[in-house]
Amino acid sequence: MEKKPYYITTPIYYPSGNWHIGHCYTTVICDALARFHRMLGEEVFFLTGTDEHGQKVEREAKNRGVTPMQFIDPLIAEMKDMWKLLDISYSRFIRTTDPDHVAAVQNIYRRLYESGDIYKAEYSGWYCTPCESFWTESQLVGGKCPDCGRPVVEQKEESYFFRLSKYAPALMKLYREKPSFLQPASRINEMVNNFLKPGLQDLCVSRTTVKWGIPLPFDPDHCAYVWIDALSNYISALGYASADEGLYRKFWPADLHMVGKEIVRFHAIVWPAILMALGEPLPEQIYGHGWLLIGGEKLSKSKQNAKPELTDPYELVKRYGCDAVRYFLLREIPFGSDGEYTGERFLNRINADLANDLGNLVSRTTAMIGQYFGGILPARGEAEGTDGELIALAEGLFGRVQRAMDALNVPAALAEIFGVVSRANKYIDETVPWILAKDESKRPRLGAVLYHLAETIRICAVLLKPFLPRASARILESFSQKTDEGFESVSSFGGLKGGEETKKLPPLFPRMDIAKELAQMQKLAEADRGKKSGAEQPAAESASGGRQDALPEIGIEDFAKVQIRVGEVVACERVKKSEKLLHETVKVGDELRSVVSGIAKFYTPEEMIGKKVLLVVNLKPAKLCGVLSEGMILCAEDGAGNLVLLSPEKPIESGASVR
Ligand code: ME8
Repeated sequence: MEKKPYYITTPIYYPSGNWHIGHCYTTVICDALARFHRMLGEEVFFLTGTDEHGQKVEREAKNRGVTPMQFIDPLIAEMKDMWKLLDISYSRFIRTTDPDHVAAVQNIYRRLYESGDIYKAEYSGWYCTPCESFWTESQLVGGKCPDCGRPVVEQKEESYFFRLSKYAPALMKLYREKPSFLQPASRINEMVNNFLKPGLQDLCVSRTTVKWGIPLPFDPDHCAYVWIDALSNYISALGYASADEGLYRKFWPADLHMVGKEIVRFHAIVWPAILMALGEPLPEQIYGHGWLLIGGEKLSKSKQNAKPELTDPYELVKRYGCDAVRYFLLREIPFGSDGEYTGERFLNRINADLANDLGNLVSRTTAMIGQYFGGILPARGEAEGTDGELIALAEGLFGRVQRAMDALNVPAALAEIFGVVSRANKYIDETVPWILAKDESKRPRLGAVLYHLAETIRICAVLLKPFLPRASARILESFSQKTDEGFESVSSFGGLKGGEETKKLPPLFPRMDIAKELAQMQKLAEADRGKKSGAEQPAAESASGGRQDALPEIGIEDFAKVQIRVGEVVACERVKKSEKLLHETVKVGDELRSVVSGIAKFYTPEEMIGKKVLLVVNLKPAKLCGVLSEGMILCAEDGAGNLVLLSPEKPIESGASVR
């Protein structure tokens, strides 16, 4: 019987460039699932890509004086390199700037407009720029974005709306009748209690303030809202609404959209409603996974504290190998929950499971076959003693792994495999082959023991392929086995026939001295942080112990790197728990910036509102006392540390550049 094709997607990533190991989590899980289904003999389409439109990219590019494409192209190249390093076997890498995607999004808007599900009206709401999300007044938490806690700005404009409210009853019914649609189950409660029960409002799906987006076909002054643009990638990638819908007919509906828990809302409410409006089938399942945490907070490079952890995936893969990074991600985080990342956990996990358990088993077994049988695998021989237990465990392994994978429980699947690896190591201790080797009459028994070990290793290696593709191939090659086969050979014990040439494998994963390695990780993490935040280092400190007059001379080209513009303070408040800091919202041209400055001792929030200030706009954003700062207000400081604001000497519009 022909197998049903399997379609799995990751979210499409923002091209931030600040990649960390948390970003790799979703994609590595999807890759393991995609590989697993391919080995089951299914035709798999595995989609990933980048989410490139919107205000953030537009603004970053502008700050750097380049076009959005010039800004993002190198970041996309970096991301593709990262996926290559991690052996990610995607079928397509979609970019939302790809012409076929743009055309599909325009067709989707056109269809929804023509069917009346998109209409025009005046919009007023609260926008969180970093999250690219609109919120209603009642959804704000303490006046801030409920997702990231950052300030939001009020926006009013004529916009197009999607009739999301119309689909609330259908969504309720979906959750009631098909709970498997959204997993883990706790996420259903979140959606129902936080969004559906309070009542869905129609969604604003166009922008006039953002130019870096897909123009609406029926009103090109408006651009598509980035989330509709982004979600559409799951069908545009298959040719939906194009002249050739072959892939769409074959693979849609998706079997699985794997997403981080913070974006479940878009996938489990907005996306099915759009599909319902288009009259298209819904995906089978959305899975909202947890986060990698550092110190209890979502891992993100900018949030690292005084003792940074090494989170750069390039460095981690370069130093420990692709399989080690994949293994940590797939095994350590309880599926569906959050999990803490530290260098120490990473090293302990790799040492314990990969170097000690798996590595040892393979190197001991291949060494003994070399030493006692000249590198030729002995025939199976009679089973006795605990052989039966090992054989039964190995034979039933595929079934147990498959059950875990069907439940998307990747850590449980790996735990099953490593359970058998541990049992095989124990079997070596029980059968003591080096003692058997001393007695010629025990040679048949020695052969049988080594065969049982080799066959158990083979079954584990085949099953490890979706998770650790490289280690799996090396193990199989050392037993002269093909590396490109599916799971046909793992349900019964006896795939190895005896007589196979067996090469001794050097350690697959060298054992590490954790203390030494941690020190090394720390150095790399500090170097990485220095590299990433060079712009934030106070120049005075590094140059001359803080004496401003001793700074080295700079050329005009150095000065030209600093972009200063006139801004107007439109809102201001004290930063909680800080005596020094004020949090201003500064309007620079059309744009609103969140800025934190150390002037609370010299100005009250009321005094600040309405002031024209000079703002360094291309300073790397940073968080001060947990509040995002996207620029620096210029002040003059006297010898006693008193500060006064610098302002334009005559009235001039906000946004004007300072030269
Ligand atoms: O959300 N732990 O993109 P993104 C685990 N463009 N996963 C993490 C993580 C962490 N610390 N940090 C990030 C977007 N991720 C949108 C998606 S889809 C139509 C549009 C995961 O670059 C995050 O949960 O912010 C998400 O699944 C993925 O990285 C991309 O996040």
